[in-house]
Amino acid sequence: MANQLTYNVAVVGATGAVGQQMIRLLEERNFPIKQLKLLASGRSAGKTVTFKGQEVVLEEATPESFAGVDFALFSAGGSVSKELAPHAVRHGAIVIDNTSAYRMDPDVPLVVPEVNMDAALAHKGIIANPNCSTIQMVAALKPLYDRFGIDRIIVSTYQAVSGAGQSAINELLDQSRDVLDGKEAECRVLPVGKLPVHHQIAFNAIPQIDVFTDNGFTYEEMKMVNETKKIFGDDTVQVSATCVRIPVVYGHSESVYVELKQDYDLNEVRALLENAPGVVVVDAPQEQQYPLATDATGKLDVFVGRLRRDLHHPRGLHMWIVSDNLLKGAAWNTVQIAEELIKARA
Ligand code: 25A
Ligand code: L14
Repeated sequence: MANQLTYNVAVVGATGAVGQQMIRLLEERNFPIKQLKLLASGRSAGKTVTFKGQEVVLEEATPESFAGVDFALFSAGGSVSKELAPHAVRHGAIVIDNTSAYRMDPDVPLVVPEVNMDAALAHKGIIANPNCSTIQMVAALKPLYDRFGIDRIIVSTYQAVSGAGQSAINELLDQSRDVLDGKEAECRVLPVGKLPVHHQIAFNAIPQIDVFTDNGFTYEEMKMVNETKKIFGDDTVQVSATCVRIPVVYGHSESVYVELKQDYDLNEVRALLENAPGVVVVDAPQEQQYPLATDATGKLDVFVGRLRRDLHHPRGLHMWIVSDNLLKGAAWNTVQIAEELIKARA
């Protein structure tokens, strides 16, 4: 075997819902690691995680944690990234950041490898990983954008609780048990942990993800608007979103309506999607086959189905897009960017 280059990799937020998936992917994909550093808050320091049969001790993330690190994968919330990512860059690491901290920074590429890997190659130390709902949508729309152009997108999401971290997963499971046992459901985390008002998620649908902005849309909804434009490199794409939390643990589902710039043939749309990297078409309504969050869980791909023409608009197209929010929506997109950077160097 040719002697392969290996890298020092740090995971910041290693105990979180996303961080744990990063570690699993680095192991499963046999990422060329020289040394793995697992960083979290002081609370978790000293705990151990098994990686490739070896115990790795969790350390508290500090500005000096990044000496000698080649790739620093961040998923510990925006404030941690704002504080520590510049130190990682100072130590010479390439930061791939899962939070919203740097996504709209003009000096930071916002990358989905299937769409704009070229932007990643021009990084200045930090590469941002988009919001999970945006990633799966643009990955599926990319071949249609290239072939027909897109005038506008109207999307409604049905988002899993794991997007809000491990505490939100625990909240859904605890509330579900309590409601079934005839007890009162305790609401502490959703829709937004740091805000004073909380709503029941078990047996419910909450039309709020992240805080509200001044225009009546939530921040999560505005992430879908702004990030889609940045990733396509096209400010003219009109995007409107409604983001809803539902009692699903893993996998975001999206009802997406697109108005293309040119007339289209539905068979060509299907063929384009079938050939798109990272996209799997599941679309056989006569056999009741369409993408489901339960089927997407644990998979790296973006699943697309329910393809149909709008009844009124000649260039309108409807689709249903599902992916594992912790994988393509977060950990996999991050590890994939690192893999592609290594390939581009080789
Ligand atoms: O700001 P943003 O961008 O909007 O991101 C907000 C949140 O979104 C998640 C992520 O949550 C983040 O906190 N997220 C980010 N990107 C995402 C994406 N693309 C995304 N979700 C989906 N898609 P998370 O739960 O995945 O990750 C939280 C991790 O952050 C670590 N962390 C927190 N503060 C840190 C820090 N790491 C370093 N330095 C800091 N200052 C956190 O580690 C976790 O790994 P931890 O060790 O502090 O906590 C996990 C352990 O601690 C226990 N625990 C948790 N809360 C409490 C607690 N114990 C006692 N009291 C508590 N209040 C847990 O049981 C666990 O063992
Ligand atoms: O912006 O609560 O990366 O589902 C996306 C998922 C923030 C949290 C982001 C959730 C996150 C969000």
